[in-house]
Amino acid sequence: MQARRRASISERLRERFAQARRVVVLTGAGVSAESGVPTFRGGGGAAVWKGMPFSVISSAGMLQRDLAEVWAWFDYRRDILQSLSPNPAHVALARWQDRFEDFTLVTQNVDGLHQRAGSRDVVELHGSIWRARCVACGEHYDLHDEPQRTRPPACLNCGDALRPDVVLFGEMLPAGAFERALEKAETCDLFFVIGTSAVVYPAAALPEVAKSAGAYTVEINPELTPLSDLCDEVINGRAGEILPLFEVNSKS
Ligand code: BJW
Repeated sequence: MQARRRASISERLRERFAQARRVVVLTGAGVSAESGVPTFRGGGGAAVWKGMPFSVISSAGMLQRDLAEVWAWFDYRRDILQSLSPNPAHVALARWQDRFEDFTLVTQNVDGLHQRAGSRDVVELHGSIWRARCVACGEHYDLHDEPQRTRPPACLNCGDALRPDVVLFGEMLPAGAFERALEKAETCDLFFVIGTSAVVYPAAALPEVAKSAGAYTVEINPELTPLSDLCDEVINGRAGEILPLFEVNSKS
C-alpha cells in the first residue's frame, strides 16, 4: 500500500488509536533528538567521534582492539546525557502505557530517557549506557550513581574487565529482548515506529512482522525511511510535536 504522508493525525488513525487494545511502539534515536541527544544517522550525515564513524567505535571489533577507547566514547556520551532531560515525546509515550490493555515500548535507544520519563518495563534491544557488564562472568553494574572515574576498574566478582552493557555492531541482542518484542509485534493491532532510520536489524524487522500479522502500522519521522512505503500511515514530523497531539485532540 502506498504510504500517506501527513503532518497531523488523521481521523482514521484517531479511531484506530481510540479502539486499539494491543499497542507496540518501536523507538529510535530520533525520539531523543529533541532532548539534545545526537542521532547516529539522518539529516544526511553519520555520527563521528575522534575521526571515527560510530559504526567503527560502536563495533564488536573495536571492543576487541581497544576497550579503553570504547569506554571513553561511552563515558563522553554519559557525560552529555547527565545534563539532558526527557522531551514531550518520552512523556507522551509514558502516558500511553496506562491507556491500553496491552502496551509495549521497544527501544533501540541506550540513553534511559524513556525510563526517566516514567516508562516501565521497556524492552531495551540495544542495552543501556547506564550499565556495565563483566566480559567474563556477565555480572552487571549500575552506572547511574557512579561518577565515571570511580566505576570499578574491574569486575568485583571475578576480576576480569568491564565493558558498556550495550549491543555493538556484530553482537547478539540481549537474551529474550528481541523474542519478547517479536511476540508483541506478532499480536498487536497498532504498531508505531518512531524516530528510527530503520536500517539496523533485527529491530527494523519488527514493523514488517507487525504489518504481516495484520497490525495497522504508523511511522513518525521527519524523513522518509525504508519502512515508509510499508506503513499504513506516515506522519512526517518530529516526535515531540506529534505525539502530544494524540492526547490533546483525542475524542476518547
Ligand atoms: C526524528 C527526529 C525527531 C530525527 N522526531 N524522528 C540483516 C541485514 C543486514 C545486516 C544485518 C542483518 N541482520 C543483522 C545485521 C548486521 C547489523 C545491521 O543491522 N547492520 C546494518 C546497519 C547493515 N546488526 C547487528 O549487528 C545487530 N546484531 C545482530 O544482528 O546480531 C546477530 C548477528 C551477529 C553477527 C552477525 C550477524 C548477525 C546489532 C545491532 C546493534 C546496533 N548498535 C547500535 C549502537 C549501540 C551502542 C551505541 O549507542 O553506540 O545501536 S548502532 C546504532 O543504530 C544504535 C541504534 O540503536 C541503531 C539504530 O539507529 P536509530 O535509532 O535508527 O537512529 P538513526 O540515527 O539511524 O536514525 C534517527 C532517525 O530519527 C532518522 O530517521 C531521523 O530522520 C529521525 N529523527 N529527529 C522523530 N525529532
